[in-house]
Amino acid sequence: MAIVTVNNPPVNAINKNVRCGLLEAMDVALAGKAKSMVITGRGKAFVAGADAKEFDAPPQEPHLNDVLSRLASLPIPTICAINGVALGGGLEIALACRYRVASPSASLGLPEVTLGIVPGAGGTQRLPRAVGLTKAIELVGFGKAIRASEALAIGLIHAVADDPVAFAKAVDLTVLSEIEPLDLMPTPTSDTATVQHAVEQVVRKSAGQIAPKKAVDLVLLAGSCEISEGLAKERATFLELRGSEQARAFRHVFFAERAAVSRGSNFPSPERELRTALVVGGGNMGAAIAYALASSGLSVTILETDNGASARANENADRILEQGRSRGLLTDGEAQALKARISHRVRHEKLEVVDIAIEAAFEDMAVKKAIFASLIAILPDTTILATNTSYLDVNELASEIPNPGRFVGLHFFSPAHIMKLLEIVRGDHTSPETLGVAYALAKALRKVPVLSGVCDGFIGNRILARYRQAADILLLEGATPYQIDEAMRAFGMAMGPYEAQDMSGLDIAYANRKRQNLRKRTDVRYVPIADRLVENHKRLGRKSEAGWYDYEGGKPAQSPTVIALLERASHEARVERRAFRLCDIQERTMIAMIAEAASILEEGIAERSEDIDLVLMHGYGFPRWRGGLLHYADTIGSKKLLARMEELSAQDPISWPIPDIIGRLASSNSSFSGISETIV
Ligand code: 3H9
Repeated sequence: MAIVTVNNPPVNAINKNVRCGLLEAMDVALAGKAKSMVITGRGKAFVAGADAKEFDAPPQEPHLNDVLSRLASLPIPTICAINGVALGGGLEIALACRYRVASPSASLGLPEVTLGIVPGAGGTQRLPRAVGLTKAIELVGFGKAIRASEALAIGLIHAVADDPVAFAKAVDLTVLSEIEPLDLMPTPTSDTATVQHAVEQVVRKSAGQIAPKKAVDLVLLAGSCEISEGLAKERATFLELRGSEQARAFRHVFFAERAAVSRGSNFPSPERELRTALVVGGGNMGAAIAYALASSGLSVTILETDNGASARANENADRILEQGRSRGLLTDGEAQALKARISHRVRHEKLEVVDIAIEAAFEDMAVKKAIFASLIAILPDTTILATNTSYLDVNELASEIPNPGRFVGLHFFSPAHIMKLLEIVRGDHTSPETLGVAYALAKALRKVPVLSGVCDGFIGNRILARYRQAADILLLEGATPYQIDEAMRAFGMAMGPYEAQDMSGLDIAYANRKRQNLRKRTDVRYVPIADRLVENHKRLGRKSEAGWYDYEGGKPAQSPTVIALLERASHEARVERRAFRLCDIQERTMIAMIAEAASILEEGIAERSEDIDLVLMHGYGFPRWRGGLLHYADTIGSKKLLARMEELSAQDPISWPIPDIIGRLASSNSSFSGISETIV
């Protein structure tokens, strides 16, 4: 028996060396007259797939599809001993083997569509032969991995074993030789309606993306043609998508996400793990933060002002727990254990010492300062103090705190237990050690951490404010909120700006505009429509059953009241309303956001353009397949961006100031992602 071990740390990604190694291993096994061959991986992973770093260069021989065609037709039985993740090309290796055994903790999948490509080494043709068309469509179309137990249940693997290599060594050779290779098997027949339903689900949930539909079409081929024909078509589609704009965008995000986590190593790692946390304020945000902390194993206390508020905080936390249970994300036992890690206190009750205190109270400077004043009186001066403010000046909040090095902004996004983004706001005095703790916390919470400097709204909400402002100006000039929402959804945003405001409540943004005194400022064009909705019409969004939309039985409908308001505002501003195409709306709002993002980069509030990409994607529903805001800007090109900004600025200089950085990028024909320190 030949035992082949893939050894390419950290995740055994398949690069040219691995492909050559596999070919050589087959030669050695045959030359040594091995009667069977086992393939496994060294370390925690089996094989995480093709090395995505190679995708930016032309494909190099030997190609994985050829290597695996050879493996699939090897004259001796082959066993894949899947010791950990088997993803993409990793699962394709397994599918080219005759027998598959996996460890209980292994996860298996074909996540290629999440990189904007299709499987390129037999996945779309061999998987349906193992599990049938419907399951294959789901697995390939959504790119989700499954656990070993499920893989066993659907027939993707033959066995689960704690030690897959030991198990493989003991498999009876006569049993093995009775198992037919997938290449010689027909795809099992499937119920047409079920298959059709699976296809429709994939298409519906991947709007805007190219790869999922193509991947599904390839799977369908496995039901209707010879494997050789299917493999050839798969290879051609893989090569076509490999260099596509969407694949580049997905890869950019994949590596940006990992780089964001790795950046934590720029700061000292905490001397000990965080175990206890205090969350001040148990509203929706505070309760969700507490739930997220408890989910990652911390003991959490929610502090509230009085018994009534504390009871509501308890209800908020229970509601989130119940949602987790009803969606099958938590078992009853897990929900109970999680609940036991959350306790409640009211002000003036004795508090235990905690490792970190996170304030999640009302967005008001005086309220927050009072909270920190009371916390410093009762907690040791080494406890990390964090504010979840979305806009307020972190330096001012820290100004009366002794030892302000321990003060940091931790800006969670709502719902805090679900949204992946965590803006870590570094104040003037925040110490590297505190940042190390913030990154460690982000890791424990499985969040994507992005470091931000201090400014109004930090990275995300500052860009959001500019987005809304650009959209409001469009309203004044003739667009409707309904057209703008439609345009932004068509662009790929999870929601349009007005439906999103209705969802979160118009009063929050109203209070924020008041704080910024927008009405009196001369440096921004003031559009009164949103303020009037709140002040004159008490339209606060879904919660008052009227906002930018009317709501009948919860269903949104265009509002004649809002249209009348728009027309009046345009009339007062002496603006003749005109029609906008969806693409004009998309262009304007994107250019406004890009301009704001460029200023944020120029001011050093964000350190890298990909940080801004992550913020927009994970906090605001920017489409992943576009690679984030500034990656998208790079696809437009700096020269074109500058030219368009100049046109807009000529018509309305107040609304369209052009950041210097855009001019510098255009004159050196550079991109945001290739930006160098000297350009910034
Ligand atoms: C494919 O297979 C195409 C084929 O069908 C056809 C070919 C012809 N490539 O995520 P982590 C790096 S497409 C290169 O932090 P975890 C990653 O950048 C591929 N590098 O760890 C990081 O590096 P660094 C389909 C990769 O434990 C380090 O490994 N496969 C790749 O949280 C650790 O990664 C996928 O899409 C890769 N494929 O999660 C799987 N994978 O330390 C993608 C990882 O320098 N990978 N790296 O920052 C994953 O889902 C997760 O990385 C995995 C581990 C679950 C494996």
